[in-house]
Amino acid sequence: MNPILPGFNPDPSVVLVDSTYYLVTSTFEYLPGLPVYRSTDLETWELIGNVATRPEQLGIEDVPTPGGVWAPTIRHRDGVFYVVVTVFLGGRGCVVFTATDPAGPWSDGISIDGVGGIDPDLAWDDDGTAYVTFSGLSTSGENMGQHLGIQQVRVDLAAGKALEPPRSLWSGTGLKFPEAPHLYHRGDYWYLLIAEGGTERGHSVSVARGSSAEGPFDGHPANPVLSACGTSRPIQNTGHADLVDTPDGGTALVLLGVRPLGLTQSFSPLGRETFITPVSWAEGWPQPEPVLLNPRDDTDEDVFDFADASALEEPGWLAIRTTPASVASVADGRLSITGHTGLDDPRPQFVGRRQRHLTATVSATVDASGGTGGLAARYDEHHWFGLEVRGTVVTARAHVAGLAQAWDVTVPAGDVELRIEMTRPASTFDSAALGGDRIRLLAAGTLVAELDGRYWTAEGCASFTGRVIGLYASAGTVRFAGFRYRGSDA
Ligand code: 6LW
Repeated sequence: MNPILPGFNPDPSVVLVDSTYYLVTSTFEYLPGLPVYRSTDLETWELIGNVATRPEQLGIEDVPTPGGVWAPTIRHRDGVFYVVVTVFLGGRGCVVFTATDPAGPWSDGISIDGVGGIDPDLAWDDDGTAYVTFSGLSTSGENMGQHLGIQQVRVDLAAGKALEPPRSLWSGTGLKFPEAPHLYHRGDYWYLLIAEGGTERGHSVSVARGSSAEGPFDGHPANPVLSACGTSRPIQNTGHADLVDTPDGGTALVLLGVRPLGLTQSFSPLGRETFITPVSWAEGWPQPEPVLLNPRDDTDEDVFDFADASALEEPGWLAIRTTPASVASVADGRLSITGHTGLDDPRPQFVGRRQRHLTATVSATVDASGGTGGLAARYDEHHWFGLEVRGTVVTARAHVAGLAQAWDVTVPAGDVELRIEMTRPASTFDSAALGGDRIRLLAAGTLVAELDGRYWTAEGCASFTGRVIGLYASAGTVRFAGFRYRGSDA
């Protein structure tokens, strides 16, 4: 199956412990952060919890978009799971969390001083020396944002300290943005796997090897060993990979990719998702295969009627720069949100879930007698659309990079049914749809607006997230009697 983790799930990292796989992905400004998925066959995955369930673990209240939780690595040693991650553009910097049960609870985390960059990896050599290998980045001064290549420090994990200044390991083949390093000891070699080319269409996987964890590393003669760049493959942007053994004794990469819709210009509504591809070995080098599309053909459904007061504890709910529990509460069969700011605000009162299918319908039953709010889909505070109820008026709203449009309809008083339908265009040559998906916004069964979805895609937004769809209030208290997601890639 591919994608293995559909929807907003970039930068996957995976570890195999006692025949079970655990995989984590990036979450940027969302909480809980760092979802942990479990599988025994690399095909069927279950979300078992999140590493960061307490805001203090990350400190992302004030991170600007697209900062926050970037690119984790999950590893295991002596009965302990480790997740190392950089909280970027503010927050806690490079942090290491530990847990004995990957479903949680995870530790408060220790910041590691002296790791200047992003995408930290954690590895130990045979003597137990711990290494953090990362993508060096200038974070201040006039060279801010400049990539410095793959760097490494020996670290004291308990003290949260680098034991040396960063050493340069490798710069890749010369493509832009050498990043996402992972280091492995396999057989006679230490392998350094990286991403290059940027996380868009140029994204690629390159590999180097050496005889020690500290290098020197020699690149594969035919790097990059994987890229969809310039191809017509249905999965693009493939890169940011982590290597893992498969249940049948083989090897695979989990990696990020997108599913663009369109022709020469194409747009990916769901953002960066997690895929898998087999790896063969030749002369001691890993050779990944191109990533094939093979989506599940069943219909996937989430139905929340909020009869259960613990409905929001389900680990797939997300809130922005704060936790779902501090935005919403569930009682008497209704989820309530009290709002004081709109979705243009970096800290809106919103709880939502990942859109996981290119064809999906999301609906909510809204009681706005005590406030203003509704159902919306967002990439970030600059890119969102939705339906907002105020009294007997429902307003469809579409916001793109500071541009805003609104359409009003009047509905009968009482609970209102809001629905967002997203579908892929019937044909690539559909002239109204050269890229992206089709979006329809409905209130009480009436079509209020139709949108060209390309403006809410990985390519259309400056953020690194994906579509998250959910419930919000912008004034007063709004109550929701149900939230339903139904999606299919058949
Ligand atoms: C991540 C970098 C990347 O840190 O995008 O795909 C950045 N690669 O490795 C944010 O996800």
